[in-house]
Amino acid sequence: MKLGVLGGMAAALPVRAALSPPEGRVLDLAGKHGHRGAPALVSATVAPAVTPFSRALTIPPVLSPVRSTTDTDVYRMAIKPAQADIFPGLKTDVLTYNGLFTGPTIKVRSGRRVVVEHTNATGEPVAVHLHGGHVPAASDGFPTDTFDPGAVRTYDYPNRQPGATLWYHDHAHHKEAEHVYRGLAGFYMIKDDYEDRLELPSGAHDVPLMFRDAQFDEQGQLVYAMGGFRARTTILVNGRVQPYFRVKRRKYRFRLLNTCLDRDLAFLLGADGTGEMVQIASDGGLLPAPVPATRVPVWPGERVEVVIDFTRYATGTQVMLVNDRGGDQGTREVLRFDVAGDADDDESVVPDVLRPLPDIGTPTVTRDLAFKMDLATGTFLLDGKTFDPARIDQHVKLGVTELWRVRNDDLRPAIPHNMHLHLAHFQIVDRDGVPVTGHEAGLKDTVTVPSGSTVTFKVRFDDYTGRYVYHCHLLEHSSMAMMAQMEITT
Ligand SMILES: [Cu+2]
Repeated sequence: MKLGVLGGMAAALPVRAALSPPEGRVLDLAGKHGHRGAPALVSATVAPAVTPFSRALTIPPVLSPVRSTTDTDVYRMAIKPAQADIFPGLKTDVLTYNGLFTGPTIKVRSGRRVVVEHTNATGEPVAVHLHGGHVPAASDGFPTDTFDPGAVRTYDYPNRQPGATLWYHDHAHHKEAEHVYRGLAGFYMIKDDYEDRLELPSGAHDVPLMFRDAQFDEQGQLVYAMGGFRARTTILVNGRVQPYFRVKRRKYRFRLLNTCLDRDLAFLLGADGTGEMVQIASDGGLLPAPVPATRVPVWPGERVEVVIDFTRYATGTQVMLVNDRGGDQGTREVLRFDVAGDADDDESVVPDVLRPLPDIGTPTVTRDLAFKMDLATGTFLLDGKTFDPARIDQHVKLGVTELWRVRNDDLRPAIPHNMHLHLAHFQIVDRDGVPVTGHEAGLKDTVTVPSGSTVTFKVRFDDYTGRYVYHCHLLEHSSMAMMAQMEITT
């Protein structure tokens, strides 16, 4: 997909702000408030006012299976337009799974099979990808493996992987960014016995937090313009603007997920930014050992889990969760914890050892990959090409350990990219020769690759053959085909 608009404007505008929606694409998903005639440039809008920290955080409900057998739970989802309660007194048109803005959470035990029957009640083809899922190719939500309005599609998830925070979201080629932006994302949590025995905070003290940015107009309607990330100055946490969350003086586990299309986040605790968070898990589940931190970056698509111990704070204390990457437009103070009293029931712990990394062996194959935008044509390229579903970019042997060196050649302008692999989790070896720390030392499926740098990781593709994509997880880049395909064979 080419973006011809760049020619005359690139000199005057930051490149990504200058990108228009793809030519000929009409955004018509949100009913009467849909944006026909796709705006070429982003105009600023003023979102309805919200009194900061006046509304409680909502937790996405856990979906119940429609039926279960000894080894399988079957779920049903309708992908459909709905209205969300984001601004008091207003209804915001969104796209949803089951009518919920922040889709319902699917919770499953490792090893127990899940089948999800999705009905497409939107006006466009959709595909559902389980991000972080180790799944057969037919259930991976390949970008061109879409199902049409009115159709039903069944996805089959074996869940033969350790406990981890996954998420499901739309992956329809060229439309994934807009579909996710309008609401098609939800949590999918895998739990396992090993993790249970660690006695980390659980139940109501294990809290998923989905962070995303958005642009709203005066009526509280979502405004979507591809490339318009600078105007997305409202941050939502589980679908609410600047909510508060009442906590007891005890430990809580928070599953942080960034579903912004472009915006990276970095969390600090407390107005002075010195509060300690203990990182316990990454994209692929538990870290080898807990890693205390005062600043926790989370890039689009990534998950980082932290434990916060509120016994350090007196009852009545208000503890701000601050986005250190935010500016002065409400993107900085994103969530407030209100410490509301003692807990006499906290027997949770953070053990010194969590889960050792699996030994995936020594790489015998090396691949070099590069992200680079073509400024002349406005195309987003992976290894010099845009995505072509008819072309195989990498031929991979099942069960062979590989070394991937992923480079970002976008130096001027400096554009970050973010590598996401389907099917497998990888272990980062280094970033420009320097070993990584914190949650990046765990199992990853998404990793940021800053301008001019190279991230090297080792990975082994196991169990399933077939075609899977890998792509930039700044979803507007993948929507513009910064994506490629591997075929795994025996
Ligand atoms: Cu990118």
